[in-house]
Amino acid sequence: MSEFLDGNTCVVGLQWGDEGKGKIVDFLTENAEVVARYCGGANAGHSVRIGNEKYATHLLPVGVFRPGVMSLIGNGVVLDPVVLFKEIDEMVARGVPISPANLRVSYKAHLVMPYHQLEDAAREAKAGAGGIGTTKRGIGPAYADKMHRTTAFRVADLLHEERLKERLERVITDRNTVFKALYDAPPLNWRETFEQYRAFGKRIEPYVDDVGHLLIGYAKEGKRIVFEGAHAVLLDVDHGTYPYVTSSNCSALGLYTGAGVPPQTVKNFFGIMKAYSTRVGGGPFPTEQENATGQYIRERGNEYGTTTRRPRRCGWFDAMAVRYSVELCGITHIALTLLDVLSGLEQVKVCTGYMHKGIRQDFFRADMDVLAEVEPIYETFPGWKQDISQVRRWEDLPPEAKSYVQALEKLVGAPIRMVSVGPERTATLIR
Ligand code: 2SA
Ligand code: MG
Repeated sequence: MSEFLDGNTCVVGLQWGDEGKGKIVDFLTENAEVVARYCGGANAGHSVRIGNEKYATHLLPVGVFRPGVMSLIGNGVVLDPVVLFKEIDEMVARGVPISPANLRVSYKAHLVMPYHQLEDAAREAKAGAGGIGTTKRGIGPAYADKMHRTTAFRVADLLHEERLKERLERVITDRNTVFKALYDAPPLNWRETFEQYRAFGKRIEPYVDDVGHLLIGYAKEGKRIVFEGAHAVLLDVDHGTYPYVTSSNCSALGLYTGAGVPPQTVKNFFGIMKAYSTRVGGGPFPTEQENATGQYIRERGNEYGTTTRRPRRCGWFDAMAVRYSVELCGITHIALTLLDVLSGLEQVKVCTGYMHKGIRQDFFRADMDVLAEVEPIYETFPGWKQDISQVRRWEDLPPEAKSYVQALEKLVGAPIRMVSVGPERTATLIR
């Protein structure tokens, strides 16, 4: 097990999210001292099962479930203080200790403000069926403001009351004018937001730190660090299926800027992929199964959004897409998750290529216009009937399931070192 962590490790989703990163990060942190989030915000949903207890985190790194592990929220995250403190309070009430002794937040992280959620929802409502299908957590508008600079707020701004007040008055007054014109939205009261965020400032102060500096120090001391990716490669704002993506660099490439460390800090790139595909929200999805197979996977896999409870779109494994992710991120290890969900199917299919305008494509081009028109080419594998959720050793899997895993490994081009057959910590088979 610790062989995986003979250096610092980045955990990243290789599909469209919800591959089970939470579980694998939790597994790897058994032998780690630090866990750092580097992208996304409260749109993420990471689930962990510990004994009979189920937890879902949106902003908190999964490291909080391991005593003695330091959890860090990096500058690349957009932080919604309402969600952060709600999550801290809920975890503490359930006996998970969280304090500045095990959680630090970057002073450089940007804040999600109340008007960001309003704008997210208003834009989606206006776009109707042509929208992105966002989580409406204000993620896009918060990252947009980060790039605008003069209208953005960072964690550090919470610690300067006078400046916070003066800037909130200006920014919210301007927003009210724009929102009225664009969406006929009622005005926000800047004083209320100021009071609310001033209180957040008082509460967050002991957690605020220089996360990049901390990480570089931990790396020098030889402490083992897990970088916890949120979302996945195909939702990366640059490398995913733009514009149907989230607004951060949520592939592994985002970790250097989002955590504030040099590339040499990370040795292992652990890609997580599920045994089939899902996507939530709009956008092209070549292997989608809008039929009984898709329904079978959704129900067996409980494929509903952790944050929004939206039903996820389900389909066959897309080896074209995952090979692209593997190459882009230099994946060194793979964890294959949710293999148990496919039990009981007569046949299992994998997309091994696309046809586009009569020409076979052997490379995934993350281009909306191309992906919307491709026809997947499938290879069919025999299914397995047995329930495999109680299997605890690779050797004990049915031969059909093993062949399927071996075929996927070949197709995506990186070694599958773990196979997960259930949510429990113990349902993780090592190869
Ligand atoms: P946003 O809200 O601006 O980031 O939405 C943009 C696109 O990114 C997708 N997205 C997600 N896809 C999968 N899982 C996500 N997290 C939650 C979960 C989602 C949920 O774990 O289930 O509960 O619905 C997530 N967050 C964002 C989103 O669907 C848009 O396609
Ligand atoms: Mg999720």
